[in-house]
Amino acid sequence: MSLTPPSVPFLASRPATEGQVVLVGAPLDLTESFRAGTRLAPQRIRQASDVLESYSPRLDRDLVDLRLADAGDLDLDGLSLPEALAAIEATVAQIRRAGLPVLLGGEHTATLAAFTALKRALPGTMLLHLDAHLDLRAAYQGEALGHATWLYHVGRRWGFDQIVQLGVRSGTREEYRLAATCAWSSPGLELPARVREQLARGPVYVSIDIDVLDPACAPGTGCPEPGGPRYDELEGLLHSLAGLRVVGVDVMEVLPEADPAGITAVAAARLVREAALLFGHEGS
Ligand SMILES: [Mn+2]
Repeated sequence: MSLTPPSVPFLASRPATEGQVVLVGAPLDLTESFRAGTRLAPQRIRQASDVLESYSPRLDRDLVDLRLADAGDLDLDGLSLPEALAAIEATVAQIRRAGLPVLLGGEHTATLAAFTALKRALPGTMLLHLDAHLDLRAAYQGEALGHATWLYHVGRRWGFDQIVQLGVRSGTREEYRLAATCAWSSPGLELPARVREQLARGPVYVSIDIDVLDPACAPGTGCPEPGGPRYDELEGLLHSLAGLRVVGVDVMEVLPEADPAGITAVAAARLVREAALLFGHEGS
């Protein structure tokens, strides 16, 4: 693993690569179409976490009672996209043995690598994808692999029936045809009982594109899409997943330069806090 230790570690964490929860920044920023800059997000999310308390009143749990590690950011500078994805996959494969990996993006393409690491180790793992966009294009702007196509590759590699999508409200007609073959795909955040039972049967990887939120709550992202849940609704969804075996989490696509008030980074940091407190565990 080639990692740069965090200059400012996440709230109540210690710089380390082992813990019940291990944060790692994936400052991947190679294929953004509308505007780039997500590579700066991991450090901005760490800085923003300082605004928050380590205690979650909703959970009555505190990060200081958790072994929370911040591994810093992966060194992806100068790497091609395949090289960067390989580095992310290898790092997540290693980190998951210690505890819950929590990836801080960076562009969403990194999730393909992180999910692949979990899927290889725990083949039953399903993907719960929270995003305004379907990300199911076969190609985008001439490129097969990128932030708008990564989920297509997940589906082709592992099966579209391994994917549950919530909050989605944008895609092409062709993407919506593919979405109909997913285990579930909905603009809302409700999980039907049948889908929840399916998620409860095996490990789950939870991927959050911050643009799933209403842009009023999270303007700082590359492709804001009108509509979508408020922050407390999204956090409620996260809390409703308590009891599932969540083996990986990521929070992607924060774009600091489009986040002048910093509220998008704070929302991301709070999602990280809640996810850590909900799903932190010893390695598997
Ligand atoms: Mn998106």
